[in-house]
Amino acid sequence: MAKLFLGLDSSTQSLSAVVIDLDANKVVYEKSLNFDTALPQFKTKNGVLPGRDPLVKHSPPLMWAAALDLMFATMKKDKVALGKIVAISGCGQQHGSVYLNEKAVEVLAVLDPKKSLVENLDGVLARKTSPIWMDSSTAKECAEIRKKLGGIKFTASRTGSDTFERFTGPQIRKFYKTEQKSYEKTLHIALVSSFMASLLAGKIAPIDFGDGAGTNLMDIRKKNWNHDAIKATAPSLINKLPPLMDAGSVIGPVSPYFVQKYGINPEALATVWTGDNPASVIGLGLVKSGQVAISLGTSDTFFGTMQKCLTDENGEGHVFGSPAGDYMTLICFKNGSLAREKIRDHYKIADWKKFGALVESTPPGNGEKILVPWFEAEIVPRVNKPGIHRFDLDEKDVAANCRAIFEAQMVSMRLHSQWMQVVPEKILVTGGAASNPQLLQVMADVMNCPVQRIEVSKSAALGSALVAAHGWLAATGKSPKWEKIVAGFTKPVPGSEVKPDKKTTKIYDKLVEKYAGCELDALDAP
Ligand code: XUL
Repeated sequence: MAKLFLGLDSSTQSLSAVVIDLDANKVVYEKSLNFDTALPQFKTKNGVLPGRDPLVKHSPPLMWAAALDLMFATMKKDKVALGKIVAISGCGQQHGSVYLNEKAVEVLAVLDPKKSLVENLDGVLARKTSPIWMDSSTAKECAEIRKKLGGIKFTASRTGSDTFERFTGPQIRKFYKTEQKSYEKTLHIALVSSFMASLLAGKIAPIDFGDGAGTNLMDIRKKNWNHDAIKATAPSLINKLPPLMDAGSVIGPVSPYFVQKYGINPEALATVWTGDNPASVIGLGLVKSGQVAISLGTSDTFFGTMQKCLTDENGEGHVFGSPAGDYMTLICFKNGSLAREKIRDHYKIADWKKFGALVESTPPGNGEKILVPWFEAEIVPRVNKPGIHRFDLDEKDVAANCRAIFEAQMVSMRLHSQWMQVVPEKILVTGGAASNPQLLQVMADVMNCPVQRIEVSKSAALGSALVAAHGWLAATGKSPKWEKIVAGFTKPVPGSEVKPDKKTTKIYDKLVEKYAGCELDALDAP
């Protein structure tokens, strides 16, 4: 009998499901439910509740529970063989938190299939809404925690990241400071991931080392809750947090609620969920140290894997636990497609083909003409004030400006991922701009390694299905190998490899140094 694994992704705007048949290396079902349109009663816009303060971004946790019901109902209607699912895992948007009171344990244990999940959860929330990763209202709390932990470098080396407004610890501190009574009534704090896993397991679920690292509360090296960070955040917090475990660890059989209501296999295992980024790392097939993927989207994101835990002393990049056992990094550059498009539009270049031809008309290294393109406030490096800075580069030189934006972005990625001390053997690239051959050539040359395109739809939900498969194989004594599990699902696009041109390596080694200096000048610019 085919064994199926279900992976779910509870993201900001939607809940997605991917069902895989592991032995056949096949995705057998994919579905996404958009919160705004599928569940309009929660009145969200892009999955977020409207509010007056632009810094505050909350979502209703009951909407995520309603989406889980709806997803199972949809899978049943679509005749997915739910009786053949042997394990379920999932992932959630990172950092978001759910606050449960003293009724939660009892209610989860006896979820009534005659009612909806929302009806079952009536009265168990100690806080009606959940702050999510888009919230940036905790600058004060970040500063307070960072100070108690000894500054940026120490905060990052202990917890994997400097304190960030969206991270769960600063969010919990703000809740404690502003709504002390409700904080006291909170017996369990869950992340989006562990909240969803708790519904499936019918009990409070552990948090995994990937999502745990997104809280500023986990010791990134020891992979346990860090007492100093917990103390710096809020009183009695340790009693409100679940244990930490590997993603895919078995919590128990799926709650009878889903068996009776939707006909899921009663022996299906509910396993520990992770964050959407750690799940994507698996969904892209990055399971060995040194593997790197770059997503070229609105912002450009650099995902890397590391065996040894090194942290960014500037506190710009993040280190999370990887579901594959080691560590992963996430470095987010805000001026991605956005900056590329600004240059294209500034010079009125009709399309990317013409843009590419202009890039090709200039030499690699651009004769050391440099652009520092902070059209928007930048995350890496930290730049609060947008600004475009040109060094030895004439604004009127259209072709040189086109090459300069590509080189600036790739050189900046190389520069700001150096703290990982990982020499990539190969880079997998995804996202809209991955179809731009000149950009991929600059990437291969600057990083000095081959680049291949990968097109995975729903990488986070797929990664979760693969985590479920790994968890089930481990639980049934099969000593699973990650590389084998991901191999059939994460193949690069055939013929898409772009090789580095060895002649350019030295040029870029020099350019990185010059760019680093220009960046410092730009940071100092009035
Ligand atoms: C990562 C982050 C976002 C969310 C999106 O630190 O905040 O990528 O995980 O869902």
